[in-house]
Amino acid sequence: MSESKRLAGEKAIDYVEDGMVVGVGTGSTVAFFIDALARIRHRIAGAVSSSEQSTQRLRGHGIEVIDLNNAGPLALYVDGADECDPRKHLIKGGGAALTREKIVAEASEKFVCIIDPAKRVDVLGRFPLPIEVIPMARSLVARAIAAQTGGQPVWREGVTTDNGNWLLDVHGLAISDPVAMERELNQIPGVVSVGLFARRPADVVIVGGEPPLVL
Ligand code: ABF
Repeated sequence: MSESKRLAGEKAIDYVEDGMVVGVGTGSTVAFFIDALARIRHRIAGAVSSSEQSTQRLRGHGIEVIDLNNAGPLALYVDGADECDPRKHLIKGGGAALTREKIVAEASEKFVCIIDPAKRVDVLGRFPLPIEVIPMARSLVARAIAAQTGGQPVWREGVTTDNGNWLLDVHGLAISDPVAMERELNQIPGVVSVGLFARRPADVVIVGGEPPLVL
C-alpha cells in the first residue's frame, strides 16, 4: 500500500513545471510527493499548502510556503483522496483538511489526484463522508444530514480542524449523484464544507502501481 502511494506521489512530479508555485494537499500519499518535490526544489518558486501538517513537511525540506492570498491562481494542485469514482469525483477529508484542500483545489487550474488502487470505487460512500461544521451547529447539521440523506452522521470527537471547527463523518451512503449531494449539503447552515469534490473534480488521477496508471 505505501509502495503504491510512493509510486503515485513520485509520478505527480511529471506535472511540475519550472518556476511554478505548486498547490500541495495533505496525507500520506502527498508526503511522498513532497519528498519528491524536495529533490527539485530549486526549480520551483514555492508551494501553497493545504494544512499545517504539509506546511511543516515542506518547510522541513527547505521549500518556501506561500500564502494563497499572495500567490494568485495556481497552475497545479496535487492531493490525495479517500475515494475516487470513475468520473474523478472524490471523497476527501479523512485527514481533516478538507476545507483548505477545497480552497486550494478551486484556486488551481489543474488538480492531479494521487491515490493507491484501494481508493477506486464505482459509487462513492463506502468511506464515511466528512463534513466540516461550525461547532455550535454540530447537532443541527447532523439531524439535517440524517433527514436529507438517510446516512448516519458520527461526530469525530476530539478532532478540531486547522480552522477551529469540528467534523461529522456520514456513514451508510451510496452517492449516486455526487454533484447534487454536494450542492444540497452545502446549503445547510453551519456546514463549512462537504468532503465531496464533485462540482470541481480531479482533472487527472494517478493510481500508484508499477507502472502508475494515469486516468
Ligand atoms: C487528504 O489525505 C485527504 O483529503 C484524504 O483524506 C487523505 C488521503 O490520505 P492518504 O493519502 O493518507 O491515504 O488528501
